[in-house]
Amino acid sequence: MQRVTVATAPIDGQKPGTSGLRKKTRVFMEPHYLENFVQSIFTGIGGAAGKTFVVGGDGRYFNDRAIQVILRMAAASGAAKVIVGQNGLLSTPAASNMIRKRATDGGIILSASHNPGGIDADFGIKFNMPNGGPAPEDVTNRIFAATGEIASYDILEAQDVDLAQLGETALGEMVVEIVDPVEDYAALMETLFDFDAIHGLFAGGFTMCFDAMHAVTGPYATEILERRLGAPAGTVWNGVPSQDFGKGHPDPNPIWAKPLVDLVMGADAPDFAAASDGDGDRNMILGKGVYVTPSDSLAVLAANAHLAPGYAQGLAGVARSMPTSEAVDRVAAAKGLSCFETPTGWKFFGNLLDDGRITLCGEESAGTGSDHVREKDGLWAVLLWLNILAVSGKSVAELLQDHWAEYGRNFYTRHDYEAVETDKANAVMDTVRGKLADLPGQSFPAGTVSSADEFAYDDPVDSSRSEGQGLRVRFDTGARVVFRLSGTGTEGATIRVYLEAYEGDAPKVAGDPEEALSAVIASAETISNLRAITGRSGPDVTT
Ligand code: VG1
Ligand code: CO
Repeated sequence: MQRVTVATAPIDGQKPGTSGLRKKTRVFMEPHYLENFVQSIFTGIGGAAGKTFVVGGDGRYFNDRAIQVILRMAAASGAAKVIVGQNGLLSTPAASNMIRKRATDGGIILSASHNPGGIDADFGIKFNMPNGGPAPEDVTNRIFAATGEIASYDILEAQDVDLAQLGETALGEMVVEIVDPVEDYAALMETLFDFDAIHGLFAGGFTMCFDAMHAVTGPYATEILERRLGAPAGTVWNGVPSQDFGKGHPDPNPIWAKPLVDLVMGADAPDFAAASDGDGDRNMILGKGVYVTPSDSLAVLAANAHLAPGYAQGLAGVARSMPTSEAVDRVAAAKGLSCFETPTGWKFFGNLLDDGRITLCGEESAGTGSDHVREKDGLWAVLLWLNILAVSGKSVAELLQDHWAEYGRNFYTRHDYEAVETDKANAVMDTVRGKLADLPGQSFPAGTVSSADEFAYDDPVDSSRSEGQGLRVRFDTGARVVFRLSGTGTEGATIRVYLEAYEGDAPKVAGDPEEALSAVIASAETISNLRAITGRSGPDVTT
């Protein structure tokens, strides 16, 4: 097999965002595009020679082709071994687990997460560190710098590796090991949760629907829920991964998983329902007649995690991304746990987890996780909920009501304005930024502004500083508005407006979120002038 060095030139815009590099699939398929980025990953991490990597993805269109290229490039760069999920599949949390369990030098995950898949949709690639977590900013900055200087890449001339055949093969001097993507992950889940108790729940007639959304979690959910936990066949919906996610949008929220939400709100509602996203790291939690916001889910899990064996000894601390509601902060305060506020993106939790400062963490964007891996983990969240339901004997609605009665309720919603012209999106941000200094003391329907700033994060573990992480306005009523531009989109800019109001008065916690937040929504518009600047009359997506 011949190693060839291919001349290339830098390609603009290969800058990793919130979670790796995401572009249109056709962009990734352009000559040298993928190769330039993969070579830049190797450069950014100090070379691939002698190293072992994990490679896998969510199975979307181009996943298998990209893996063949990565394998040939890793071999040409002198990697010792690459461990690949069978048929190129590995959920993001399973990849994180594999990287850690096999003590590798990191991994390359192919996914655009909840974005649609297909030749006319999205693709993505990211590097995870030996701790199993997404590369931190200093590493992604080095990778990006390498994309601007690249002049050539190395690749082996070789036939495709058979990704379906379990076991080891050679590719040049490199070993390729094809592994079952589910086995190690399922074994990890068995160490964390009381499988007997959950089995007993299903045996007692408890009903559940899990929508895998034609994405990567299907095989994991089928093995764990239906085979190991005894849930009836058919509990898992859309469980076979497809390259275009059944032409759907594999984003587990009330918009894209509407059939599931309709089901739980209807007469034939199961006791519990859940969904996960394209790469299996997000989750949506539903009960009979109830949707649990991700921020509330994090808080309920933090309050009850001790009911699961893996967390019986209590939590070291908790963390949430800045725009996530402060519901979990109230649990932390009541339990005397430290609580950290990080920028958006799982990479910022890594140091806190590695340093043993936190056990649970989460984001408002349907991401929840713990120190068992270094990614958010959709199925893990579902299993922790099931464990809590089984041990507490309560329904989802009861758990939520009891939680609000104890801690009060952080009403929460996020408004997304998608594919906005970049200059208009920047104008909205500049408008708010320009007002920050003068806002404190001013009164709005949501209350009087008590503080307003642009969030910057100083990592308490390595002292690195991350600036420009969102504009936040806090009111004396406990309400909050946050403005951020998305770092995962592939078209124009997406403005995210995060809206929150606290209600501590027990009779009012069951109120309607839209009503509870109307004053905050109005205040956000007055402060940002968003609708006038963008010409939009309302958000494209409300979650
Ligand atoms: C979004 C979410 C963020 C999440 C990120 C990756 O980022 O808001 O909370 O960590 O997606 O999730 P942004 O920059 O578009 O707001 V996943 O499941 O897409 O890897
Ligand atoms: Co995801």
